Amino acid sequence: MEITEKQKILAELISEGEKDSAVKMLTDWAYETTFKEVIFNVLEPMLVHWGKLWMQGKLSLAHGYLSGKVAEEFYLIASTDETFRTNKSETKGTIILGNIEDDFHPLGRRLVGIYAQAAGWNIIDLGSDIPAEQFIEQAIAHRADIIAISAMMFTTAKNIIKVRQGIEQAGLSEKVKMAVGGAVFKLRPELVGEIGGDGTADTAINAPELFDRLMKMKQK
Ligand code: B12
Repeated sequence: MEITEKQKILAELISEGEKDSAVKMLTDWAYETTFKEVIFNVLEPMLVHWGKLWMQGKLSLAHGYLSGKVAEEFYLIASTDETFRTNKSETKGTIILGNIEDDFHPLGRRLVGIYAQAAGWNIIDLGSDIPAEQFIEQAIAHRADIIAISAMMFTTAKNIIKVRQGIEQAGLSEKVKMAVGGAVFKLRPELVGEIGGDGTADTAINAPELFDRLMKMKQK
């Protein structure tokens, strides 16, 4: 991958442990250009690049952790920016979002939330490490249309089966659709069906389209 000048500066700040300066730098760039530009042309390609280096053992866990923290804080700031806020007065529906039990990879989930909200969905983000029972309780409490679950690992993806069982036990199969996503579903697409998912999307940009599709399935 060809590293741009901005990505070089970002990488240096992170390897020096300068978390706050890195977040500030990204935010300044976003105000000079747009949040979308910084997320998709600066930060995400670097996260993928660092992910590959990490898997090859060429990057420390500390670097991986810090880059995650920087991205997380920056996405929180981005989510409050008006480009990601919907102006529509009516929402498309309600989505309960979370990382499944034992999964602590929040970045992808946050991005899915930001994009779905911008597309007009009401998002209730429960956070990381959410047990199946909590997904079901919240879906009932908020009369949700979709439960959207993020899982990065094979071991954690298997915990999603309990959400499918919960949906069935509560008699909600027709009313609540279950979207799943995360690194492990890109590697093993057959897992979507195996754990009872109704559909997936490979990126946050494609997630709103998936939610529209699931909503149509529900209305049939
Ligand atoms: C960063 C990272 C971490 C960071 C997380 C920091 C943070 N604050 O987020 C830290 C260092 C803490 C970490 C820890 C661990 N990690 Co880790 N981690 C990663 C890494 C490099 C990147 C993940 C990421 O944030 N990507 C960037 C985001 C933007 O992309 P994304 O998450 O894929 O999300 C996009 C799509 O998938 C999609 N999406 C995501 N969720 C959803 C949900 C729905 C409904 C939809 C529609 C779409 C969707 O949209 C998103 C945006 O476009 C991946 C490598 C990889 N290939 O993913 C490993 C990886 C996921 N981790 C892995 C492992 C093994 C671990 C640890 C067990 C390591 C350890 N020994 O401690 C722990 C476990 C923690 C836990 N219990 O969850 C493995 C999982 C292997 C597997 N398949 O089972 C991976 C694949 C690396 C590897 N090959 O070894 N990790």
